[in-house]
Amino acid sequence: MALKVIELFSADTPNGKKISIMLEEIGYDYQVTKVDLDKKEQFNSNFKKISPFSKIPVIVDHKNDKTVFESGAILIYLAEQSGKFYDKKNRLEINQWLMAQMGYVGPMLGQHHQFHHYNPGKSKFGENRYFKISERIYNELDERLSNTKFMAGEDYTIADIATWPWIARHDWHDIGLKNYKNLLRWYLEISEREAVIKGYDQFNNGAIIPKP
Ligand SMILES: N[C@@H](CCC(=O)N[C@@H](CS)C(=O)NCC(=O)O)C(=O)O
Repeated sequence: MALKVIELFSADTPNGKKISIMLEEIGYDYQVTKVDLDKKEQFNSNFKKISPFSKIPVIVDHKNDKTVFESGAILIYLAEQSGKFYDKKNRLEINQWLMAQMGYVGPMLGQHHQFHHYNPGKSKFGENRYFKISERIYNELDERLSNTKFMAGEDYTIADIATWPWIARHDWHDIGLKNYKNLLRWYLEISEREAVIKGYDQFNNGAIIPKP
């Protein structure tokens, strides 16, 4: 089988879904290669060559002979290539919300998943700490979205594509997305995009976006 233009190395996680959603949004020809994290495939020496921290996602762009790791860098790369969702005039704003997702929203919600969803009862301190931080993030995003339609302003951008898959794990968070009117409005609007529905199901196994 001929290789598709873009090969995405991914797993069933929010960081992986950011990229399948972006690839759907820009209409690129791509294929997904699963890296089984439970089987520790991320540590295979061949994968380490393209992912120095042994993490998904990574893309290989066969047309331009490039590999890119780190989901934020991949989103920027694809946005620059396609000329979509990263308007030059609004780049300062987009960069701020994208970096906030990369450095704060994702890592903190990720810790909340570890303590609250995967390992409840192991550390009361960890559970409380990341529950409170996650609640704070919901409040902060809700406040932002009370002033703007999307994360970086009036247009849907890579800052939304980076953030949305994390909120799509709301059913693990137990914070109550329904109580955050603006975040809920944003979540539902993006959930209806055809590319998001397709990209969410990156392994074509019938994955459905969780309803609030
Ligand atoms: N900052 C990285 C984080 C990537 C990341 O944490 N990937 C996780 C899955 S969501 C992973 O590959 N974990 C496997 C490991 O760390 O061994 C990005 O956004 O690409």
